[in-house]
Amino acid sequence: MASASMPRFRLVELTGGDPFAEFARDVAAGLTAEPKHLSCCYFYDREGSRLFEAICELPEYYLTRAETEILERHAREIASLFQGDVTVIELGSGNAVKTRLVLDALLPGRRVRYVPIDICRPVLEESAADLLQRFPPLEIVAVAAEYHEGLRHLRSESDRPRLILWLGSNIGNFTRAEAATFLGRIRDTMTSADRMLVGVDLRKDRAVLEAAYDDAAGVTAAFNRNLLARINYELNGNFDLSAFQHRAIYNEDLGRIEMYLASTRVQSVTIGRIGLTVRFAAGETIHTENSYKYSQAELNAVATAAGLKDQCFWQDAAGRFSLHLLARRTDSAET
Ligand code: AVJ
Repeated sequence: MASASMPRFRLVELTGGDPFAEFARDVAAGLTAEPKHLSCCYFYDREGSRLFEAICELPEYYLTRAETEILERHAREIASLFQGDVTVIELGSGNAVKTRLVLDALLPGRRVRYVPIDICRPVLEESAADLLQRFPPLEIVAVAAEYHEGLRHLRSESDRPRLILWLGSNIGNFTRAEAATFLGRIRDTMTSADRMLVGVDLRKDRAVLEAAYDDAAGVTAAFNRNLLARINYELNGNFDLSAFQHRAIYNEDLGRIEMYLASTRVQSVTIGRIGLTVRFAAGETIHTENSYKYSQAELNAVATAAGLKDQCFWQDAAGRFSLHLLARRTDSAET
């Protein structure tokens, strides 16, 4: 497909350690904790990634459409901020559909290297194949890794100005303090020529938010329950998926959607691979995800704490979502 001397595609796998052991350890810890919880990073096996793509098309899940609208309107302006060749790094790239808008705007007249970082390797391979076909001049270095491992790779991609994409409200899975810490670590890898583009879901009416995370077709419910299906087949569990109800609640004080799976009855579940039996009371919940929403002030506070400055931002016409262009802050407050 590519010339022998300069392969257009490389895949780097940075999944440190045994992924099954890590999953087993996290599930054991989360289901023996009080209250019970599971990490949302385990949503994205192949089926979960497919369900998430379906969520992005739901009428209630406005986030993807709002962000696409912003990118359609402003990708050219964003591209014009860069001179010469660039490297586009994307954290949690998924199917990279929105990324096409950025690449399409950047490519004329320059070389672009795209470095998607995602935990789901099959999704990385599929989206890379699609992009290589759409954009013949593109060079791709795909990194199969979690954010933290992916960060290590970030440091090695430093020969050109970089645009780091963290789209889709992926920042929402972090607490605000964690987001500041994580952005700060990215900032430490940035030069003054680098920029970061962060997609943030804004605080809004409870009804709109709760519908976005509890759609009428039940796709988000299936996405949430898929976590239990994954425990069943990867860790030899016997969860009865129909005995857990999906819940999405907006916690307005904390500005976050909380997702739960609630046991519909008293039950015991056995997870063979970790030799664990878990008891559930009727109505007892497993907390599976937080999705933080931001005000402009909250986003600014997080960026500032990370040593970044909010150079400019754009919103969709309905004011539901915003995209922030962040640069390294180089004032005297810097340590
Ligand atoms: C991929 C984390 C941005 O929080 O909106 C969608 C995941 N969960 N519906 C989000 C999700 C339920 C999504 N992020």
